[in-house]
Amino acid sequence: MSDAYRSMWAEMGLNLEAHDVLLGVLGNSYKEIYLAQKERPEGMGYFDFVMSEVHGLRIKELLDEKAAGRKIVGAYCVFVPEEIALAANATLVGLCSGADFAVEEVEKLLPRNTCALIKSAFGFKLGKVCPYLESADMIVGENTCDGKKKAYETLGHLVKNLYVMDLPQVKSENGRAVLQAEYFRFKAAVEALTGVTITAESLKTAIQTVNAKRKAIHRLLALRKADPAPISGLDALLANQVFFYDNPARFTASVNKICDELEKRIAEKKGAFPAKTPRILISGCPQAVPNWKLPFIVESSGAVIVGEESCVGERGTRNLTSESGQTVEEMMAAIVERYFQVDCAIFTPNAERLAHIEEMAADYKADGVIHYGLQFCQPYLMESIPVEKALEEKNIPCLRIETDYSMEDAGQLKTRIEAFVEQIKG
Ligand code: BJ8
Repeated sequence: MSDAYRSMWAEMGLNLEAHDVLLGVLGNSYKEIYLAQKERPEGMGYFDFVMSEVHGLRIKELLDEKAAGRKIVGAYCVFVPEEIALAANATLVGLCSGADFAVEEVEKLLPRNTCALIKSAFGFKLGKVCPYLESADMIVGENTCDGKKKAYETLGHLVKNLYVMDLPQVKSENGRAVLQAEYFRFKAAVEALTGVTITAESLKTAIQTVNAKRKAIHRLLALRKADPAPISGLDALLANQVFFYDNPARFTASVNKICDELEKRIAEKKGAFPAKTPRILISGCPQAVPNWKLPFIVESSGAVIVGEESCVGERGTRNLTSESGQTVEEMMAAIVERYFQVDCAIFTPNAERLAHIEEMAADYKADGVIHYGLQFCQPYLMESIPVEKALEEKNIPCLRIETDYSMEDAGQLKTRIEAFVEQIKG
């Protein structure tokens, strides 16, 4: 990375030594996990570039946007509507939380038995290694699982600009009213931050921009139904991860370009893996960048991942926001409608999620499902048991994994996954 970037990071208050360590680890694992793959689509070169500049060029772009008067909003959850941020002249970036950092410091503030995702969010702040977090003018937390909502009470002492959004836990009329009220409150907060009032025109453009990103991802996901799978699960996951922080228009164009290439691959029966490779659907907790542990193990154990039932995946991008509204109120109602369908395990009951897992397993012709639960994540671990039972009743093999971000259990996971792959081959 150039010296210009080093001074940029220093000015943002990053701990340069710790940041070098993080970039070193990230660069090495990207090389070993991503660049070592065979038969990658050429279009993935774009994502290789994005990853090589993840703390460089993209941060410079965000700082340039700030200098030109835009605000940056950082979010930890797919319930934070990007449409509202964009319409008020703000840029929304996902705050990744996909790697352990400064664990000892984190465990002075949070119980050891907190999920890795929450600990990671704290580690990036305490270790002063995340330029996205440091560039954000507003950081949005949300009352989802107990771990997150209690952790935000503490995070509020570490960051000065935390905004906490309340969320419903039941898909009832009352629940919808809570979400609607919270989205109007968020709209007012973002407008106050940017000094820009959302208009019907700006909201319509924002809805179209975010829908275009989702449509590009839908196109990519649909192409994964082919056998041989034209793209690895690792590469598709990376596209889903970059969805959260790249420039929206550039991201859409790049994913569509990859899709053009994948269509040609499918016509030529060319795949990232040979035809008839066992096909796996991953379901469960989000895999935030740079959490590539599970797909790496699966795809180096003789299987290919063909779908992610996850917030970094289809749960996060599934529905479009209706573009038919003419007034701000109509469009806000469409946004509420769209997000109210997200079937996160914090909802009770949450039957839609099981239906979606079964539907995805059929659509992607998955031979088996791996349920990915982060240790200490009660919502997803609790749901994994009925999910496994329901899938087995339909003769869909299911393997429940409970893990964290460390590599300590990698050998044990590999053994279990290889055995599962053998089982589904049979
Ligand atoms: S909409 S999945 S992004 S809350 S893994 S922190 S649930 S203990 S991340 Fe999520 Fe929004 Fe739901 Fe999606 Fe808690 Fe579980 Fe940790 Fe989790």
